[in-house]
Amino acid sequence: MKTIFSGIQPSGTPTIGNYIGAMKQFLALQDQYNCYFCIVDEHAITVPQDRLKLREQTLGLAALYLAIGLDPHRATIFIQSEVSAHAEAAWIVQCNTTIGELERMTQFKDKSQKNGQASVSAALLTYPPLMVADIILYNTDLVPVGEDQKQHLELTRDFTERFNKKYGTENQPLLTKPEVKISKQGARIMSLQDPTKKMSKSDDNAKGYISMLDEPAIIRKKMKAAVTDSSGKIEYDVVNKPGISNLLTIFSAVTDQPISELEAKYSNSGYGEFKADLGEAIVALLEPIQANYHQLLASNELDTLLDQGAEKAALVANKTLQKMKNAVGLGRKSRRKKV
Ligand code: ATP
Ligand code: LTN
Repeated sequence: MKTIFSGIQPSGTPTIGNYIGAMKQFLALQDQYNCYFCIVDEHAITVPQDRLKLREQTLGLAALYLAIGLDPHRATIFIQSEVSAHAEAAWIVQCNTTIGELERMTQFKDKSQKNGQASVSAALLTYPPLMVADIILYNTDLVPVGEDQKQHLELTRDFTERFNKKYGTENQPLLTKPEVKISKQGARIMSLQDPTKKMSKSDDNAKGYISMLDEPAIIRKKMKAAVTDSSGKIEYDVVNKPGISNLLTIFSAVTDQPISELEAKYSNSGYGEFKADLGEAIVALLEPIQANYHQLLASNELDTLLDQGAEKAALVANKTLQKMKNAVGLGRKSRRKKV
């Protein structure tokens, strides 16, 4: 069985963008792969976080992973900071990555601009090596993510190639070179208020996103207020009608109906009716997830599952970390059984 790794930051409550771009793929893939789904809290602290809120969001994200239907007996679900190999491997990755490579990352450019250059943490720049570490520790073959992570995956692939060339042998590569998996549709859900901007859970304007925990009344309200255009026609045209095209993409992903079918169905309808139906479709998707979520948080099942997840993950991660340490010459030669 091939291996999948992916992570989401507990930097807020996931949006339907996170669901469509990432989580929905996780669900579809969990039967065919050996999966690791991580709550990447070490990534979240690259920008300022309130400590109590971060803890709450970390547990909340774990509950959401389970609430959407990820099965902890098939997939390993765990919190990044509870497996120390991630931070350790990230250091080795940083030592084999250039500043130039990191300064080219568009997410760094965007976030450092948003937060003001002077107050940006050094970790915002060195964050991709931590992501590389996350991925390589599990000998990952495939990484399901949204479009915005493509560049980080390229960096990961370049890194594995460079590391293997430098420290491995041709017939025994040390690290697995992963492939990126981006869904054909829905890989970049846009803000409901500004369809030229990615929907993001840390957007200051809550009207721009639908959070997976928004109440039905809020979902209906946000949908009603979503930006469209003045033509009044429901057709998919990203260049000229980014607002309605984004809503069509969301509708299609949420109901599993092709966009062409939706265009035909609503060819004689106005935006009001379309947006109301889309609001209901999102409510229908999220209501059962929210019920599961609240039930999970009220039980103590979550803690046990996360303990087990971290333990399982550490077994694999520590083996790869040891290989990396041996490769670069850190510590004494491992006296453990050869890995
Ligand atoms: P933040 O706003 O804190 O930067 P984010 O909302 O961008 O967070 P991440 O935790 O960085 O979310 O991303 C988790 C996963 O969701 C990644 O695979 C990412 O590519 C995907 N994703 C994030 N936003 C979108 C979006 N608007 N459309 C599709 N996929 C998305
Ligand atoms: N950097 C990603 C989150 C992330 C991730 C990962 C995704 C951290 N580690 C490993 C896939 C695999 C983001 O900001 N969305």
